[in-house]
Amino acid sequence: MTTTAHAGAVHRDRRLAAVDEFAYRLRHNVLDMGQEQGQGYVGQALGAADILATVYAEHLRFRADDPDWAGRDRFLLSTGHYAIGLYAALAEAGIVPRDELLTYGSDDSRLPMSGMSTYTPGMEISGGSLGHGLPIAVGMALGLRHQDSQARVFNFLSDGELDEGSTWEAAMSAHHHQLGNLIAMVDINALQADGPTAGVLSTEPVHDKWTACGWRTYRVDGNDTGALLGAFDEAAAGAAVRGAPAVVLCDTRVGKGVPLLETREKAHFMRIDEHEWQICRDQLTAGYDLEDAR
Ligand SMILES: Cc1ncc(C[n+]2csc(CCOP(=O)(O)OP(=O)(O)O)c2C)c(N)n1
Ligand SMILES: [Mg+2]
Repeated sequence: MTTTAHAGAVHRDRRLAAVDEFAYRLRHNVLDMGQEQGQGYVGQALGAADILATVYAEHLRFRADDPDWAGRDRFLLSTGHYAIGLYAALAEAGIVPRDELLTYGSDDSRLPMSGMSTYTPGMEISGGSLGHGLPIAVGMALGLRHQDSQARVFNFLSDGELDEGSTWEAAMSAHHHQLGNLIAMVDINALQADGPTAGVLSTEPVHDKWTACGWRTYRVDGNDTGALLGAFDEAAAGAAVRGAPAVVLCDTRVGKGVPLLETREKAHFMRIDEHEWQICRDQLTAGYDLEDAR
C-alpha cells in the first residue's frame, strides 16, 4: 500500500469508527426515551440508527449552537413517527441536550411522540402525514437554489411512503428541475403499520423506479455502516446546485442491535415490558463490545 493509500484507509477507518460510535449512542438514547413511555416506534429508530448516524456524523452541515443557521443543510423527516430516532440523533449532534431526552412524549416537552417543527430545534418539518416530505423537500431545494444557497436538502423517507403517489410526483419533479442539491434516503425495513410491505403494496423493483425517474440511485445494506458511508460519500460527491438528485435506498432490520426486539412479532408499535428494557440495553452493549473486539 502506498503512503497516500494508507493515509486514506486510516482516515476512512476513523470516519467509520465515528459513525459506529454515534449509532451505538443513538440506540441507547432510543431505549432511554422508549422506557419513559413504555412503548413506541422503538424498532424503526433502532433499525434506522446507522442511516441517521452516517448522515449526522459525516455529512450534514449544521451548527449545533445555531440550529437555524441559514447555511445549514436541511434534514427533513417525512415520517413523523420516527421522531424518537431523530431526537436521539439530535442529542448526539449536540442540538438537543441529552438530559432533555427523558421528557420525551410528556406534557410540555419539546420532544412530542410525532415530530413537530415548531417544538424542536433541528426538526425542519412536521412530518407524519406520509408522502409529504419529498414534495416539501423539492420546494425547499428549489427555494435554496433561487437564493444562491449551497445548502443541500436531505429527506428521510420510509418504504411505506413509496405507496404514496405524491412521493413519485415529487421524484419526477426533482428530476425535471434538476435538483442536484437534493439527497433522499429510504428506510426499507420491509414493514408498515398493516404488515409486511410486500403484502400491503409491492413496490419492487424500487431501484429501477428511482432510476427511471432520473435519480442517481444507490442501494445498500442500511445496517452496514461501511456501505452506507460509501453510498452517501458518492451521493454527496455528485451533488450540485443543478444536476440529477440522488437517493440512497437502505435495507434495514427493525430493532437492529437488540436481538430481543429484532424478532418481535408486533414490530410497528412496540410495547416493551418494564423488565425487558435492561435486557435490551445489555444486548445492545454486548453486541457493540463484540464488534469492537473483532
Ligand atoms: C397519509 C398517511 N396515511 C396513513 C398514515 C398512518 N400510518 C402511520 S405510520 C404508517 C405506516 C407507514 O409505513 P412505514 O413508515 O414504512 O411503517 P414502519 O416501517 O414504521 O412500520 C401508516 C400507514 C399516515 N400517517 N399518513
Ligand atoms: Mg417501513
